Amino acid sequence: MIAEIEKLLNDQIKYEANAAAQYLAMASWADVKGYNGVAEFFYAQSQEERGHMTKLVKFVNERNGRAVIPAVDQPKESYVSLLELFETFLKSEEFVTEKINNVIFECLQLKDYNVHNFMQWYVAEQLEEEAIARTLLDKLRIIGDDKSGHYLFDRDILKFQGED
Ligand code: OFO
Repeated sequence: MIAEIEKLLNDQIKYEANAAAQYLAMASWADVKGYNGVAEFFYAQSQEERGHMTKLVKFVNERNGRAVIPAVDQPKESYVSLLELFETFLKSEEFVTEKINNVIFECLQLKDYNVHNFMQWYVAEQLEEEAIARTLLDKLRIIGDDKSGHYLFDRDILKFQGED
């Protein structure tokens, strides 16, 4: 595996690990606040991100690279509102998308079509996750401060769960 690409994939492993930790912290915040649907949503998102990380770890190791298991950054622990929670979710997904696009760009520069091909799965996944995050944020903006709106949002959110 090309050294520069191995480094980028190891960086990506860290971003996925950070997202997993961030979403677990978000799930825990929602759980404590009594938003059980939102908590389940983020527990599942956290599991998904862990899956994305593991998929990269296995890929790097299978291609004669060496995956480095990173220390994760301390996630943000508290939020003033559901709106802030979901703004953080969208920002996190946009950040990961930008990093994946960068890996793809470097694969093309270095003519690593194998990794380029592998990363297409992540491109599709990011598209889906960003779309879900934007849809949920739009709904929260419509709801505003309406408490019964928050109740219904929490009750219905699992309908928007992604698949991987
Ligand atoms: Fe790893 O899929 Fe989003 O971030």
